[in-house]
Amino acid sequence: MPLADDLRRQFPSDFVWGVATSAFQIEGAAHEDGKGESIWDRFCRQPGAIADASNGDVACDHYHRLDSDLDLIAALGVDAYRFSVSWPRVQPLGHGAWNARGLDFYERLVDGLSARGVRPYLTLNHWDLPQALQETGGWAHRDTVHRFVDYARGLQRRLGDRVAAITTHNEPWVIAVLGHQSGSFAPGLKSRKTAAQVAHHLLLSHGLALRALRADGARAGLGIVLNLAHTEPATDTPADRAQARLDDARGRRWYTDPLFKGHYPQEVLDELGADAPAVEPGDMAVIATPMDYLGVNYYSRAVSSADGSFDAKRSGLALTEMGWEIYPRGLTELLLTLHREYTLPPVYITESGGAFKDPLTADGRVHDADRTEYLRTHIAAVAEALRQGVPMAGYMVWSLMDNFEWSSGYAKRFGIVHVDYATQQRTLKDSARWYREFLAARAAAAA
Ligand code: IFM
Repeated sequence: MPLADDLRRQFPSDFVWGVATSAFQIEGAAHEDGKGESIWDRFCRQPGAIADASNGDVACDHYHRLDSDLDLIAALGVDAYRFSVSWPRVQPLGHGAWNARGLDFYERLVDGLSARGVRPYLTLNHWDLPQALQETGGWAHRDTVHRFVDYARGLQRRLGDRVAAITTHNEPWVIAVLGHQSGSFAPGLKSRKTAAQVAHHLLLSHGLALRALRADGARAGLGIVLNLAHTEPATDTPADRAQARLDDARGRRWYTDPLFKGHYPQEVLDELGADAPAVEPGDMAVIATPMDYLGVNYYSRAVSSADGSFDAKRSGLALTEMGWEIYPRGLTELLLTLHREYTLPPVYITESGGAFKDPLTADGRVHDADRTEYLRTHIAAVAEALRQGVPMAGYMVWSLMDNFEWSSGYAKRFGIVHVDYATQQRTLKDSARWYREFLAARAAAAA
């Protein structure tokens, strides 16, 4: 493994280094200053939905700690901060009236970042759909596509000249499959047919939003963020290899083929049969509207076995607290696969990180050597992809700080900054110190 200095030198000086969060996971203030209810506010109240029965009412209280959190971000020395806007905070019903106090908050966030020399990377939809839109059918209803485009245009009018990037959706697979097929995420529905339609509407709204934002004179880069795994067969048998190809088509190509080639993978359409989404003429061309960048969230590989017998716990690879295998080589492989299959725009790793057991120790520090190693090896995996010609543009750590990890509640900690939820005190973990040093030396080399 190269030393930090060697690693750093493998990236061009304009490579963007950042940290990432999302609104629902950190903001809190769930019922303040005119914010509307989101599907996650509602979902958290379903008994058994969240492992520790928690919710996002307070979370990291970021809404009330904006200035000190911005100082924290700036102190890390990052180039960029990726955050999301809570749609119901700025437009409580998902259509019609805007909430001035909500918009003011994001304006202070964006201006506060710029004042500190950090570029804002804004995500429009990191899952917290206004509950009012769910009542009229949510993402399964084609009308929501148009509500999203209006929301995107409104946000761009207010902030578009001051952000580096606008991402339409974060991880449409999660919204579609976990939200509408397995039901483990909001809104908690369980229908394969609905999930397929939701995925189509998310992609369609992405393409329509790109076209509308450009027609309105977009200045920020426009793109989408996908959660992608590198899929491998458990064994070399033809059955496992066929399973891996199908799983890859379901989880990855269902999104990347329409975005870059304008069609869904035929094998998945065949498998869906009558559950395939309703696609109107012209939809696929809209979805394939060229993007300024692609965001990739990578956490682990996926292993396919035809009989479903693969068990990550017995794979021999170290696991994070989420039970996900630590497999940096998969990140290089994934990026090379994407590069081989498509003509890619600049690619950002928009999330990379791990949940580890990392308590505060008596010395007031968090010695999370495993997370530092995770980051170092994944950054090295990006360097290797870059070396092999993938147009890599940036890398963002998930996450800036410990936060609400959806149905896992607060027990799983992904932050490079520790949050004491009783006091809301933030403490830099050793991984944050490592990242800060890594970035500081890079800045020194460029000077
Ligand atoms: O916390 C999430 C994030 O909201 C989306 N990507 C995966 C992370 C870890 O599970």
